[in-house]
Amino acid sequence: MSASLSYLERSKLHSNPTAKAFLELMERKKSNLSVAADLNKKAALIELADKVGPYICLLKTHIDVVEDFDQDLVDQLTALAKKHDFMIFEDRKFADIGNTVKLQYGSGIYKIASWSDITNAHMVPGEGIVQGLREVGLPLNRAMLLLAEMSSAGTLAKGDYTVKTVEVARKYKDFVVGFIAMERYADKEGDDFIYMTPGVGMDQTSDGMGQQWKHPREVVFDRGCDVIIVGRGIYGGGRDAAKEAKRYQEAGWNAYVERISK
Ligand code: BMP
Repeated sequence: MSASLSYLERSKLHSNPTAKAFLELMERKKSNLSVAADLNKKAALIELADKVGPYICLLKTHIDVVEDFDQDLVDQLTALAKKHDFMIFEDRKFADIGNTVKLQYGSGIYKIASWSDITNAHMVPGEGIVQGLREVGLPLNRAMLLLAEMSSAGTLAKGDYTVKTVEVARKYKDFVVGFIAMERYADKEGDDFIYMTPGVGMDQTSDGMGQQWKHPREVVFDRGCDVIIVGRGIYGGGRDAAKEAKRYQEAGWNAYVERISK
């Protein structure tokens, strides 16, 4: 069972270079924390990435919320990723037909495929969406996640939709390396998916707009997920982002150590 193996042991089970490098990085840095940097000014985003950089394995961006986006932002973020040893995940949530997502991923203003190690997609359109993204991402050694579930109240991504999403992921394992999910699913022979979970917070349980926050231990130990994604719990309400990132890194890592030692 993947959940009881270390990230390092699991890195050997992947053929996708980004998944392999990511699992090695997590182990090296003792971090399963991803910060969701939902800020709409370039300077603030760079400042946050630099502050939390020492504690994270992955910076999650919503690049289209940045009002003063330019190529220099991408250059600075990729430089920070090198400096602090983290990867970048553009949380684009593609949701169109294969041909359209190919264009959205590779071109336009953002050219996501040129800088984002990992991106993600909804399965609503069917598996053509994976084929389109894979055509652009695989030659660049990128990886993607499928949204199998969501953290928000009333989500329609559940039951049979989730089951079918996992089936598609198994078919394209060279590129689909994991899920956005709320719990770990039963492994089949040869499976090793990376489970990333948003909706994580230690101080509040809801934002009044459908978001539902769970404690890192519940996510990593009880539910068997691999990466905690934390946004406002780290930078919201005037919090000291570096201090909070350290706190979440420790909580996430301790829950992982407890899980693999069980
Ligand atoms: P916060 O911790 O501030 O609630 O941020 C959560 C982040 O994770 C947001 O960037 C959101 O877009 C993303 N997210 C989520 O909250 N739930 C999901 O199911 C999938 C997401 O990508």
